Formats: sequence, C-alpha cells, structure tokens
Amino acid sequence: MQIEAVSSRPFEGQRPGTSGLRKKVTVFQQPHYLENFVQSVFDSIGDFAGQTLVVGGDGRYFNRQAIQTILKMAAANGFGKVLVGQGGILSTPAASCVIRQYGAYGGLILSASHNPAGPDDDFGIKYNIGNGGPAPEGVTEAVYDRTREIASYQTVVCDDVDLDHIGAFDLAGMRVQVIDPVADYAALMQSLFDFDAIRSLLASGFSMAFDAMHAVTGPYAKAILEGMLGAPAGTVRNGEPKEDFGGGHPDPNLTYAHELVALLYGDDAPDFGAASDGDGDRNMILGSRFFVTPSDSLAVLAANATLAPGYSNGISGVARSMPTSAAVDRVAASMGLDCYETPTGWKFFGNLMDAGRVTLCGEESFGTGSDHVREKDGLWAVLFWLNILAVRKQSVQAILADHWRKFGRNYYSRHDYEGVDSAAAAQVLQNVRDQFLALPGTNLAGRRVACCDDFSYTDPVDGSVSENQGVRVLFEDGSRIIFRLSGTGTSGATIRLYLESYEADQAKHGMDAQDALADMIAAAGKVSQLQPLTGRNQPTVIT
Ligand code: VG1
Ligand code: CO
Repeated sequence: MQIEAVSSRPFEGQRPGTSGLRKKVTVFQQPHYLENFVQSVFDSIGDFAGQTLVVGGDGRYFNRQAIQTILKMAAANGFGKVLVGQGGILSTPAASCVIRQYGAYGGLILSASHNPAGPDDDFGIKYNIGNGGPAPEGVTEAVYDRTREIASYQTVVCDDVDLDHIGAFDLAGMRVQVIDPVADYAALMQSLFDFDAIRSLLASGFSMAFDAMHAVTGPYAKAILEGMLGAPAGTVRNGEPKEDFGGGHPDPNLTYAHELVALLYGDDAPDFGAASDGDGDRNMILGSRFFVTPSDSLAVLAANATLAPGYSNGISGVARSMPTSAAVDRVAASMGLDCYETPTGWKFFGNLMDAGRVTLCGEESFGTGSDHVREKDGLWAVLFWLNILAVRKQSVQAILADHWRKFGRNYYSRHDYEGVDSAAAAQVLQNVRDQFLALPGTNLAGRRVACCDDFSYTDPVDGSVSENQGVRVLFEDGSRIIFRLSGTGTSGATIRLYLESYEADQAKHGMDAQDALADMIAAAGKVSQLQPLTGRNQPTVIT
C-alpha cells in the first residue's frame, strides 16, 4: 500500500458552523471536498502520530463512504489506531463517551444532526477534541484558515474495509478496531442512574413511548430501555436507523415529532414520552398531554439532581446558552450554585466542565447534558427523567406544577423562520441594533427596556472572546427578546426569535405560552420589521 499526496486545488475556504461543517451531500461528493476538509482538520490539531482517533456517525446517507475515506486518510497521516462503531454507527454522545473512555486524541463525528438525510439532503462532519467535546473556536478557526490554503491531502490506496463485524485489523500500518457502538455508553448510563428503580417503575404499570425517528438512537434505546430496563417490546418506536431517516426530519420538537405528540395528546396517552434527534444528542420530554420546554427540563434536572446516584453528592454549578430561559438560574440561586451564560453551541460548555465549575448544562434547543461526556445527550436526559419519576412517583405535569410553585414560571418560546433570504435576515437583526440607543428606558410590551446589546462572551477559563452571538432586548423585569441567525442550516438563512417572560404568580401559571407572550411577540415584530422584510406571516416552527 502506498501513501499518496493528492493535489486538491481548487477548494474554497470552508468555515465550520455552530456544530461542524454541514452541507448538501452533493457538495460533500464533489471531488476532493471531504478529503480537503479532513486534511485541514488533521493539519490543525497538533501532533497525533501513533495516537487513537474515534470515527462514527448517525448512519445517514454517505456515512459509510465518508468513513472509508477517513480511515485511509487517518492511516496515511500517521494515526496509530482508529476506533470505529460497527456499521459506522456512533451517536454523538456515544462518540464523546468512547473518546474519553479510551483516551483517544480526538474523534470525527459524521452527522448533520436533525437535518434531513438522503442523496439530495444534508451531511456533516465535526471534529471533537480529547476531552470528548466539540473543538473550541480556536481550533475551528485554525481549520477554516487551513481550508483556504490547502493544496493536497494524504491517503493510502487500498480496498474498502469491513465495518460490519466487530474485530481488529491492520490498515497500512494503522490498527482499525470495529467496536460495539452501544456497550460503553450503556455501561456509563448504568453507572449514573438507578436502573433498579427505573425497572420497578416500568414494571409497575407506568407506560412510556420513545421515538427514535429512524435515526441513530434506535439501537441505544432498544438496548437500554427494552433490554436492560425491561420496558415492553415496542416501547422504542421507529427504532431502525435508516440512511434517509425514513424520509422524516428527526428533530424532536412539537412540529417534527408529530407522531409521538399525537400519541401523548391522544386517548390512552402513555405516562411519559420522549424523542431524540438524528445523532442522539437532543431530547424532547412529554408527559401525558403535557410538554416540558427544554429550558424547564434543565431547571427540573438541576433541582432534582441528587435523586440520581451519579449526582447524589450534589452538582458543582450549571450553565445554559444565552437564549435558554433563566429558569435554571433561579434553581442555581436557591441552591447557592454558580450559573454561567454562554453563546449557543455545546463547544462553549467544555472549558467550564473541564475546570469542574459546572456539572449540568443545557440549551433551549432540546439539548441537555452533564460532565459525564462533553456533548449534549438525549438518552441521558430521558433516563434522568425516568430516575426522577421513579423516585418522586408523581406525573410529569405534577412535577412541573410543583417546580413553578417553588421557583415561578419562565414563560418561553422560540419562533424559527427557516429558509429566509439571507440579506433580509441580516436586515432584521440590523433593524433591532439600530434601536439600541433609543429603546432603553422606553416601554415595550408593557415593560421597561433595561438595555440592548449584541451578546459577547468571555470564556472565564481561557479568556477567549466570542462576539456577535445574538441581538438582545433586555427588560427590567427579566423578560427578554432575542434574535439570532442559525449556524447549522445548509440553504438560505434561519432567523431564530427567542421570547421569555417571568411570572411569579402561581394563579397565572396555567396559561398557554403563546398567549402569555403575545405582547412580546408583537413587540419583536414591530422592532425588527421581520414580517414585511421576509414576507413571512408565520414562523416555520414554534416551540
Ligand atoms: C442549533 C441550536 C443550538 C445547537 C445546535 C447544534 O444551532 O440552536 O442550540 O447547539 O443547533 O445542535 P443554530 O446555530 O442552528 O441555532 V445539533 O443537535 O444540530 O448538534
Ligand atoms: Co443533534
């Protein structure tokens, strides 16, 4: 076998977004495109000679081809060993777990998360560092710089390798080990949660449904929920990972997980429902005819953390992304814990967890996790909820009502406008910025505006600064209107509008969130001119 240096010009610079590089499959299939990006990563991450790389993905179309390419390039570039999930499968949290468990140098995760999959849809690739978490901005910027100048890449010429059988073999002097994608992750979950208590709960007549949406969590959920915890067969729905996710959109929210939502809001609704996304890092939690907002879910997990064995000694602190509601801030304050506010994207939590400053983290976008890995973790959140339900023996709705009674309710909603013209989207944010000086001190939506800014974050651990992370209008009563542009889409722009308003009065905790936030929604539209600029009267998705 020979190592080849393949000339690869031309290749325009490719900047990774919120969560790695995401493009149409057809873009990744262009000659040398994937190779150039992978080589740019390898050229930017330091000295890995002889070290271990973890590789796996969510099973979507092009996953297997990409892995073959990566294995040959890893061999040519001098990695000593690659751990790859059987069939090319590794959920994002499982990849993080494996990187940490085996002391790997890093990992390449192949996923475009919940974005639709198939020959005409999306693919993605993300580099995670040795702590198991997404590469920080310093690394992603170095990769971007490298993509602008790269002229060749290294690979070996050999046949494709067998990914379907567990075992080890040699590839051009590098060891390839095909591993069970579920085993290490399942063992980690068992170490954190009271599996006996959850098993008893599931045997007691408590009913649940988990929707894997034909994406990567099927094998994990079946092994853990139906296998280890004894949930009846069929508890895991749509559990076969498919290359096109069954034509669906595995984004666990009220719009795209409509099958599960219909079940939980129907007659004979189960007690508990949950779904995960394409790569297994997101979660949606439902009770019987009841939706738990992700921001509230994080707050409930923080308030009840000590009920799970893995957190029985208490948590060190919490963090949330800036657009996530401040519900968890109130829990942290009452427990005397530090609470950090970071930009959107899991990469910003890594330093805080490594430094031991926070245990639990979350985002409003259905992401919750802890320092057990360095990614958000969908099934982990589901198991955490089951553990809490098993101990408290109350319904999901009763737990939330109790939580709001203690801490007040942070009414919260996110409105997404997908596939908007990019220039119009930029103008929407600019319109709000243009009023930064005029708004403070005035009344909007019946509240006094305290200040307006572009959110900027200084990492308290390494001092790095990330600017322009969202445009904010902050009110004196803690209410907020936030506009942000998505960094994970592959066509046009997506505007995210986040709305939050706090209600202390228990008598007013039973409202529909859209009704409770109606005046804020109207004010956001007026200040930004979103509707006339985009030509949209309705959001694409409301959460
Ligand atoms: C979205 C979410 C963000 C999340 C990111 C990756 O980013 O808002 O909270 O971290 O997706 O999640 P954006 O830039 O589109 O708003 V995943 O499950 O796609 O890795
Ligand atoms: Co995801």
